[in-house]
Amino acid sequence: MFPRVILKGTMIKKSQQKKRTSPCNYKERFFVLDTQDLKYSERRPGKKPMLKGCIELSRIKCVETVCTDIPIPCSYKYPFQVFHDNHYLYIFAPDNDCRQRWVRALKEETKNNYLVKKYHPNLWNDGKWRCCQQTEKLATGCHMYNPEGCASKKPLPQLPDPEMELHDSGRQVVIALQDYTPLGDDDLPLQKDLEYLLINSSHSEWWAVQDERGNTGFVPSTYVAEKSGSNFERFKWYNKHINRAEAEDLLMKEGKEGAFMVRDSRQAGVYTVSVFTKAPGSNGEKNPRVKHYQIRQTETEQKEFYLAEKYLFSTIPELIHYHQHNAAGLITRLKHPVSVGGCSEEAAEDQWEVNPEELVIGQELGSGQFGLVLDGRWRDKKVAVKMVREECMSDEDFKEEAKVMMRLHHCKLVQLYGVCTQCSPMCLVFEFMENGCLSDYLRERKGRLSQDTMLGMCLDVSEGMAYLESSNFIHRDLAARNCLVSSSNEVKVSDFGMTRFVLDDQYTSSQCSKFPVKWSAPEVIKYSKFSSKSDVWSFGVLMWEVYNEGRFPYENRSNSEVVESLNAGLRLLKPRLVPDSVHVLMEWCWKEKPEDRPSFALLVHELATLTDTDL
Ligand code: 4IP
Ligand code: ZN
Repeated sequence: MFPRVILKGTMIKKSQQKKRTSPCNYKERFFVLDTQDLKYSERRPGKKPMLKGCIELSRIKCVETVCTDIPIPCSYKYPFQVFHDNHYLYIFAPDNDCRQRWVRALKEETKNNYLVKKYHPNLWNDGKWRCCQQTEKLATGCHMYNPEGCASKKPLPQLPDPEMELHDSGRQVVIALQDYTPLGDDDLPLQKDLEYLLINSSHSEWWAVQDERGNTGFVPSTYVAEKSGSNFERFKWYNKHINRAEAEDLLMKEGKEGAFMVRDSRQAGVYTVSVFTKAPGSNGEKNPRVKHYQIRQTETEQKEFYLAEKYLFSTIPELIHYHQHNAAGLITRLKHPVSVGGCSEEAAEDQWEVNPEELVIGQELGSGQFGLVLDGRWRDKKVAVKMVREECMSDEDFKEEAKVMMRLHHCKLVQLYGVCTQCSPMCLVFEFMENGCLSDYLRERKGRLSQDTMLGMCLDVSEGMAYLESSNFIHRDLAARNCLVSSSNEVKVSDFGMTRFVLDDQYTSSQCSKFPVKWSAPEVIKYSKFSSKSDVWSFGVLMWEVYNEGRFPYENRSNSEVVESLNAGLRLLKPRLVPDSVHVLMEWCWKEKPEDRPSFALLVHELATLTDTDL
């Protein structure tokens, strides 16, 4: 019996790189799907088609669309994947309809195969999976594979009501604050600093947006910021309340060629760029001075911005970005952004040293691993100050690391503001969290915590941890006692990475009394092998703490008894208050093999999409 042809058409394929030396290339091929194989051939005008590859359908283990934030290097922009044997074939369709047709047909033909349970929604790139950061190409997927539906439908918030759309947002534009890799097919990838059209923001966590190519989808609302006329606050170069004289003063003090800032002009709604230069002026003037340029707008419909006539931009940040690299009519290129905070960009990066004169230390709050913790004030902010006893911390190592830690910013992480090495003892200055540590908070509210609250706590922590995971930063001591609660009852992750600087032996070796064995993954206990996946294990224990309202895990058991029962495959018992759907996640975190545990990115997704009926 002859095979029947199901679909055919031209698409682009990426080489499968079956050998280590295989090239990475994208080639146009004519694809034919029939009831037996997926074939592709080269077609050149005037030549006989040449068969290049043939995959037996029975060897296919997964077919799914690919969601990615990585720019696609070929002209067809709608990728999908065919996983067969031990190879990933990536095919790029010219449009979404075409892609969906192929994915649907291929799924239909392979649905009775031996399929994968989980797959990778994103691309293999630069030696790792973009979705879950695993570095093994054949590592188990990180997302449930659904061989039936065309797209793995995730229970996102209700779809925007079409009636509501326009009233809701008009044509509001948002800017991506960071990259976002979609977790499901309804999501849209975000690229930091790009603009998106806001379609619906009626749900507080997921907003529907549209990218410049017209693709729409959901993104986490915390990843974007609304772009109103003067919302440049996040840029180092913008100074809102500064007049001409103050700007001149600051820039002259800075004294660097190309030091600049953007400020509000006296004329409402208009902005001025002020820039310092030593370049000789037209009349031969040589003295260092500040020049001011008003940012103008064209009279055209698009209302584009410009400084020097020829160079038009649709937004002010784009205009500044351009002139940071090109003088293009200005006296000098805009080299060093200066802000009232006091310093130019390079200096700001190094601003981890807290000036002791700016720090006011108050009441004692308690004591931690490294010594006393006090409240205090620093630059008009309430802060927590940790005084580090010398014998407790290897402070030289820490100073290096503090620079890394200060670059971690996330609303679900307790922010390190800086370090005061000139104080004795050395002080670490952190964001202040009114409601103290999570374990005490839970115990104090025993019997009064709602399901929503408990789930929200787990979600908060998973979000903070997903950020650390994506920054390749390992916490090493995640537990309720190391999370703090803000005045608005938000939970934030604290003390990340800090155990590395503890000098107390009792703490650092898994054999010893203070080592957090009850929160540690088996591979950490056995070989001190820390990873984001060992953090995931600890997160499972943290969820257990939450649903037990702050109880200690394995209350009446010693560390060695705990190790023994883990070795025997036993796990913490199911808390009375935990819904099945959350318990499943907990147990998933406690899989023996790290690679079988979910990533934090996936946990966020799972926790965020638990609906009322699951609880
Ligand atoms: C080839 O590169 C082509 O891309 C092949 O694709 C590809 O085979 C080969 O990958 C790759 O080496 P050159 O054309 O530069 O030789 P096609 O057959 O469509 O031309 P796949 O297996 O992806 O079809 P390896 O890994 O098989 O070498
Ligand atoms: Zn993955």
